[in-house]
Amino acid sequence: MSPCSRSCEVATLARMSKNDARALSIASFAVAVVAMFFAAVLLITRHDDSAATESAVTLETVTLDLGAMKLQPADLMIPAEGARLRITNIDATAHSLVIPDLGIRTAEIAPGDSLTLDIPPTADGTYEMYCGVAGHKEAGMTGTLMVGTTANGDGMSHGGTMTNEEMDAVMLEVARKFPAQTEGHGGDRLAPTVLADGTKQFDLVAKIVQWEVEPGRFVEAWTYKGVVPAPEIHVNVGDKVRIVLKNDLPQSTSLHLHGIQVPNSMDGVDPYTQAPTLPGDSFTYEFTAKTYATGIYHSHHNAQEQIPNGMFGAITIGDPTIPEQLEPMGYTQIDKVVNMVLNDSGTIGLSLNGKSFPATEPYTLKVGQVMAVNYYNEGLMGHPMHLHQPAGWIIAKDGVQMLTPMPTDTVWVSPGERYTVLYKAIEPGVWAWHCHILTHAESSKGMFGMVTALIVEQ
Ligand SMILES: [Cu+2]
Repeated sequence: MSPCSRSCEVATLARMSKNDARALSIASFAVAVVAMFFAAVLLITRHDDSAATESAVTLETVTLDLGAMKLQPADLMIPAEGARLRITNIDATAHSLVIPDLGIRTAEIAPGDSLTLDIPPTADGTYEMYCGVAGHKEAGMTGTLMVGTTANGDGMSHGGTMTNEEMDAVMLEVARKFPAQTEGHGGDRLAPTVLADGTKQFDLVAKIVQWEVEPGRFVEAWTYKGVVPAPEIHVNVGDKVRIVLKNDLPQSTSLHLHGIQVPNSMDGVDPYTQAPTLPGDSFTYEFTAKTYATGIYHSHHNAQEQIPNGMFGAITIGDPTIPEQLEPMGYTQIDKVVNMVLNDSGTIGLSLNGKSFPATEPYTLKVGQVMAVNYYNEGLMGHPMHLHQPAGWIIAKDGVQMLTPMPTDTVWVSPGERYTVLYKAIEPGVWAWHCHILTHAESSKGMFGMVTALIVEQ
């Protein structure tokens, strides 16, 4: 029942890639996912071409979407000769674009509207850009404009001018890196110290570390014990639990046990249920685990910054069980439990368990095996999580067993929600597993962000 470690998963994939047939299925996975997004990318490219022909000046056209508290793409590349920037607001509220070092500040753009502006020849370098509407920059609506050779660092041409062959090559290159090795692995179960009276004690230190979200991209992560997600705290119903939080952050903090039944004084909501835990101080949370739960522990202090930056981890009480309604369908035992924590903001950004594709972790099952997935959304947006074949069954919502399981191949997980889904492996192969908001999973430069795979072996 214990989840396979990352090293065993990677070893499994490495073993598979030595096998020609398996390598073929990995390639077909890449091709399938490329195809999945290709139509949309073509549409964008055509749109740009038509806009460019309206002008006598042959500036490359690049597109930037203003989404829900994010710039898409967050990293925009243009040549030093300048570019025509087409900005579209795809969100439901007004946004604008500011590039302070270039003196660019657009008017507010209404939902659904577009605006085109020409960026003049600009010195090579990276330039900050963000939404100018009050509060939106702080909410994560920021990005980087990369100009000139900085934009060409990988030797590839820009998204707006790539040929079809170039685009396919870039997509294949990214897909082949999966699963890419990065430093650090979050979410592993934390062994408790068992005290004389049987209490299970978990010691957490909140601290800032450099975290490798994807190969070579290190960010300042706010963590518990230096990993994202924080280690899983797992106990059984009836256990007495003690969590000792030491604060080594430059800010005060407090720890909320989301979805766990605790006394009010242990709810971690400063300044109501406790004083904020100051830098250098500690706070001890104590409770008895009363019921089965799929909870998450996270900061409840300056939370819109501390949580997206990494301060979240699963806390589970007991183990999921198979509802009797699913037994006739061959669901007899749960072979693997996977916690998948979604995030989209802060320094970590679009990620599954603190990593962005191609550094996300693949999972393996044998045909006939059943995997229980606990989805947690610790981001600021909803994410429809889609596992290609087979359809799963939602058996619990927010840690409470459903009276009747509900089938799903795409489950919308809102911020703060948890869903427990059983998936049974039917067909061998490498099956894509991703957020179905496509801008969270794919760009013209290939897959990124909230993408991983389920590898089903014969
Ligand atoms: Cu998403």
